[in-house]
Amino acid sequence: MSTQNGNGAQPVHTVTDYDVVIIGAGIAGLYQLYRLRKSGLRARAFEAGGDIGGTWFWNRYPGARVDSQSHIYQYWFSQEIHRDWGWSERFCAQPELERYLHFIADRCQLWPDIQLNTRVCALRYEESARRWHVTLDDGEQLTTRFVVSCAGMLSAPLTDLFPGQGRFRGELYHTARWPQHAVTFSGKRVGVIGTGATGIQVIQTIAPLVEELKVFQRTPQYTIQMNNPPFTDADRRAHREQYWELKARVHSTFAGFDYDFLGSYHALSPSQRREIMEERWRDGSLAFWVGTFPEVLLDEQVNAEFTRFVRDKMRARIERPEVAAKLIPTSYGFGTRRVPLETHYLEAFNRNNVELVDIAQAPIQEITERGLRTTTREYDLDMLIFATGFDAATGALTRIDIQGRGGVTLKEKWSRDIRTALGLQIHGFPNLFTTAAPLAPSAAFCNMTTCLQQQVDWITDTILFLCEHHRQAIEPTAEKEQQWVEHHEQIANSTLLVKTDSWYLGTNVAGKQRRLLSYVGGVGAYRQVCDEVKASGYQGFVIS
Ligand code: NA7
Repeated sequence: MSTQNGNGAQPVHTVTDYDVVIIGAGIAGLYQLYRLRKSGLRARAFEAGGDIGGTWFWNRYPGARVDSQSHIYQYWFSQEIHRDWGWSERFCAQPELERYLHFIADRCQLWPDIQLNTRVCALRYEESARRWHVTLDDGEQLTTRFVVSCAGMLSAPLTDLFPGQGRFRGELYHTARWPQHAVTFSGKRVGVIGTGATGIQVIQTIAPLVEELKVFQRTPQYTIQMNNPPFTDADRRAHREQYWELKARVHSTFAGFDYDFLGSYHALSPSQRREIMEERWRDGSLAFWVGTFPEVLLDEQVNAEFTRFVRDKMRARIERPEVAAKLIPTSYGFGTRRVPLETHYLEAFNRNNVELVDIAQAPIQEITERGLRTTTREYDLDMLIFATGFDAATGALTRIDIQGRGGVTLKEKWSRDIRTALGLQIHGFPNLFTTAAPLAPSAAFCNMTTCLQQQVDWITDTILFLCEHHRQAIEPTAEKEQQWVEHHEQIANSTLLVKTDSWYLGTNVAGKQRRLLSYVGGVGAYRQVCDEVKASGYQGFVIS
């Protein structure tokens, strides 16, 4: 493993003018650097974290684990590299993902072009020179022709939420800023705020370790019980043998997995449907959600049947009916929010040291010196864990001061209307490319590695196209952007997703526009649109 991690020496860089500046060295950033370097371009990735990994560096909280199958959540750019890595279990935990990303950085010798502990603070486009001016948090200034944001979809955590946070005398952590030092739980009274996919992983992991656990839940979640067997050598051999097949397949399914919808619900008899539901449920993956029938996300009646099914499965595992009444959602349909996978999450509430506190009924008023006060009582705590989520898709970019043509900032633009062209570029911001930005599947509704690699490939091909044709800049027209927004809205509004408040729609952030952040026309269909734009010589984009 390379010594150039957060504690190691940083490679000295004297260059201040680049072909491409990459923001972030997570899954997208590493692959983007690999592709650009292989193409002979002068690229450098700036990473705010003390190590590479992005999501898998920051979210090192207890129980952090991927909800995509490990062997699908990976890179596909080299069969040789693929052959030399094997996953230990079906849904691997954060440390293994971190090791995998180090393995990639080592194998591809990416370290010399990654600068850790460095946040990109500002970007300003100089129209006459067709260059971006980049300001880093140490005050250093750079110039570059292209900027690719690989800053992440869920990387701007919501941390300052309650009055009095600074007063708390105990330990306070946000899951996405989890410290690298060991945190102990034994003998402690711990409060967890938030029951999204993250809170669920934390709760099920620490429930047996702590003295007392108070779970502050605002919205209950439908969950699927994870089936996470260890992989055997035979499994790993099979993954290697299936390399080409899997690599092609993930790009053509609805959500970038190896599984896909099985066909129309209406074409089957009730017993056939039930059989599929049971079979997919037993699979213990997100296939029950995005690998059964599309109607689950489109048709109220079908959704109601799935909702009943999941409620029954959940209820069977919760001992106390009054707890079940709070833990099982009633106000929205299954799958209209991100569905977390879990192991023993529901059973955690059967324990005597775990209490579910309904903060929809009695909201949190403030954090106190001793703990937390809701409208009805104060809870004494030694540790408070915020699993309160993120300003998704937009936050990573609006927290950077980005000034495009004419000094317009991205923050201003998106405060009026969150819009992009294919989630890849933004009108008014030439030569700025985005991964995991709004209105692409990579803004949530996708196995992230699939969608990020596809976007990085498109961006790289586009940059190379410009270079080969001796052109300086590319930017979508206002009309192209509008066309994409309309297409996105049309699809979004045909689904049930827009009926339920969640971070998918930005409703977890006060004042954020209510718009489905992710494109849900399907990963395969999206890829086709991107490929068509490329094949057309970038119709709808101004190349100068
Ligand atoms: P999520 O899914 O946004 O969950 C955040 C949780 O925190 C959720 O239960 C929120 O309740 C709760 N929350 C947020 N703000 C507050 C306030 N002010 N008061 C009370 N409760 C609050 O984030 P995660 O990190 O769990 O997961 C994000 C994604 O990462 C996940 O979907 C996967 O794709 C991976 P709410 O539901 O808003 O009522």
